[in-house]
Amino acid sequence: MKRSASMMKCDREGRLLQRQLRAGLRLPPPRRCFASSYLPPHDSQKRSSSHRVIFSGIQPTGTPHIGNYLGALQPWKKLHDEADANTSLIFCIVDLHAITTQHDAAILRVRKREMLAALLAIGLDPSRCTLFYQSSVPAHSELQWILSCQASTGYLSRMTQWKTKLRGNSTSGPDPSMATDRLKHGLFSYPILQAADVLVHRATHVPVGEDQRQHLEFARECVTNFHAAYSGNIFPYPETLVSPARRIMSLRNSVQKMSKSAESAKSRIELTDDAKTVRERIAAALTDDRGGVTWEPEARPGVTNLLEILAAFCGAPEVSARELAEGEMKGVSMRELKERVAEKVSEGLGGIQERYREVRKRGDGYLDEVAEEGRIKAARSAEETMRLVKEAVGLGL
Ligand code: AQP
Repeated sequence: MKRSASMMKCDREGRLLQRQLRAGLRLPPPRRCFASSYLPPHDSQKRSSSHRVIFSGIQPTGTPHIGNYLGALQPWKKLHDEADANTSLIFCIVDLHAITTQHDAAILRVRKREMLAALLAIGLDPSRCTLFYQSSVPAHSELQWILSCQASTGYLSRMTQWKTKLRGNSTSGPDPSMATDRLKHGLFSYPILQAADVLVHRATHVPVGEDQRQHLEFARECVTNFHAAYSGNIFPYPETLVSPARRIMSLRNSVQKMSKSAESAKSRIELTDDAKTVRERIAAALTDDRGGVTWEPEARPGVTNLLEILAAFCGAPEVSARELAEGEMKGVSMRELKERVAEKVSEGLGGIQERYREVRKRGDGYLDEVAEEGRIKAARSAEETMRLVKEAVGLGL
C-alpha cells in the first residue's frame, strides 16, 4: 500500500514519542498531521491544540497475566501517574472484541467485572481516567459501520492476524474457500471496530503492544479514507505508543506469547496468583537441558523469557535482561534463576493482589457504579465526534 507523506510523518512522530515514553512520558502536544494539505483547522474541532487523548483497550477474555501487565497495564498506569492535567485518559474493556471468538455469556459477564477490578487494582483511579465497557457506548459500533463503508477489504485481508487465522484453518479441506467459510466476519472486520474505538474519542495517542502496530496503521488509513470522502477535519491521526517491555512468552512454549485464553493455565502467571502458584508455575517453566544462565536469545528462548520477566520485575534501578544474564545472574543454576524470578514476581504482584481483594470485597455493586460513571464520561466524549461525523456523512439533519 502506498504510504502518504503525512502518514510517514506520523510514524516519525510515533517513534519520537516512543523514545519519550521510555524516558518518562513527557508527551508533546499532538501534531495534527492530516492526510493532505486540503484541510484547514476546523472550527468545530473544539479541543485546544494541546489537548491529548490517550485511549487503549483490553479484552475481558480472562484474568490479566504478567504479559498483559508488562505490555499494557503497567504503561497505562505510568501514563495515568505522569500525564499532565491536559491529557484525557480513556481505558476500555473491549467486550465486543471478546465475542469474536466462541464464548460463554455467563463467563463473559464474570470476566468483565474481573477485568474492571484488575484495572482498579493496578491503581487506575476512576476520577482521573475513564474506565468503561465498550458495549455500553453504542457509538463505538455505530462509527465502526460508518468507517466500514470506506474500508478496503483488500487491506483487511492482508492484515497479519487475519492471514495467521486463515493459515490456521487451511487444513480444513481441499477447497481453500472452506477456510474462510469457518472464519467469522467479526474476526475479519474487527480492525475497523478497533479503529472506531480509537477514533470515536478522537484519541491522539494509543499505547499498545508491538503486535497491534499494524492495526493502528489501519486506523490511520481509516482517517485518510474518511477525510478523503467527506468534508470536515474531524479526526487526528492517532499515534502509536509501543510499550518498551518485550513480549512475554508462554511458560510452556517459548515461541508463543503468554495468553489469557491459552488452554494450559500453567503457561501463564495471572495477576491474582498467590506466591505458591507463582513458584510452581515458574519452577515448571520449560527452558532447556543446559545448566547455567547465559544470554543466547535465539538458542535459549525459555531462559531468555525468564530473564526478561526478572528484569521487568526488578524495578529501580532499571536493568536489562541481558545485563542480568551477563552480570548478577551469570552462570547461576536454572533452579536459582527460577527461584529468583518467582520471588521478584510475587513481590511485584503483592500490592496489586491486596488491592484486588479490597475491590472485590466492595462487591459487584461498586464495580457496576464505577462502570456506569465511566460509561457516562465515555458517551459524552463520543457524542461530539458522532455529531461531527453524522453531519459530514449526511446522516445528521
Ligand atoms: N504476552 C504478552 N506480552 C506483552 N504484552 C502482551 N499483551 C497481550 N499479551 C502480551 C498486550 O496486552 C494488551 C491487551 O491485550 P488484549 O487482551 O486486548 O488481547 P491479546 O493481545 O490477544 O491478549 P491475550 O492475553 O493473548 O488475550 P487472548 O488470549 O484473549 O487473545 C495488548 O496491548 C497486548 O499487546
